[in-house]
Amino acid sequence: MTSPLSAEQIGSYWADGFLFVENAITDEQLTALVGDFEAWADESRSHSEPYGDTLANRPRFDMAPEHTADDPRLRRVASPIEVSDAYLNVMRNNRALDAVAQLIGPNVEFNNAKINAKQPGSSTEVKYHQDFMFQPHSNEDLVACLFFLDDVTLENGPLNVVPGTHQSELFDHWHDGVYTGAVSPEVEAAHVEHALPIYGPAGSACLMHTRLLHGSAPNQSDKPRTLFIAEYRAEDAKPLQVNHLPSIYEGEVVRGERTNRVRCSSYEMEFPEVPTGASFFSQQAKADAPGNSADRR
Ligand SMILES: O=C(O)CCC(=O)C(=O)O
Repeated sequence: MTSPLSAEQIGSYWADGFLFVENAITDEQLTALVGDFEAWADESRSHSEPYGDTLANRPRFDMAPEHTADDPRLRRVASPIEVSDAYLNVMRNNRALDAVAQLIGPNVEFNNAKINAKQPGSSTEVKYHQDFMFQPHSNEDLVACLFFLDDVTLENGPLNVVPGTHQSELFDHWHDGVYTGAVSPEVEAAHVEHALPIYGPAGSACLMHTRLLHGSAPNQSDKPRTLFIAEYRAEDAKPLQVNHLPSIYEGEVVRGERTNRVRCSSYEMEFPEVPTGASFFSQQAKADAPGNSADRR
């Protein structure tokens, strides 16, 4: 294990709630991840509906509405580490994970993983939300690592983060009795002008605090934008709700050791709804339709 972060970077993470890290994975790892994703995208040509199976009995592979055999639009792979040695290897071994161990370690567990892809011209967007509102734990030491499998630019749908919001309140993700998986339009409007796009070369990663307010824009370019997202937690952060992306690897200690301790912080929130659908993106779109719930995870 290495210690890639300087004291200044550690301070910056805790002040802003995120940190951009270049060369988070090796070139070999990147090539392997991209190769497997391209094979899945190709395989998706022969499917018109979400397919595959996961521990949650929900489809593993999900496509955007405009998907066709000629123009495949695979946009989500749930728990790719269960069906790919390349993804499993990166989940367990990468520079960003060493950084996570510096931030919330030494003892770190794997929480969950997914791929979010936006093909060129995709209208897919992610509404502003805080990850913790989907996955309450006994404390808030959870970090999402978003690995760039493509160069991320201002045009191809970058992640947008609102610095410092990990230290503000937990915003409600329920609205009029509907769990939308997003903050209210008023909260979004109050923060969006402070949002920063996170972009950089393939192989980079953004480390993000579980309370940080973030969203992401449509892909308006002719280049894809694919992210492998692995979430880790301090070993003494115990889940209080069913994992929305359950995996046979959940709870694996990936740095340090098991202590069998629980640490509690103090906060209040309304419990999230456990998702039932395959689709993350189309179900968040339901947030716009009164009376519908949005399984955006
Ligand atoms: O795919 C993206 O750009 C955003 C992902 C995200 O917001 C999340 O996984 O919580």
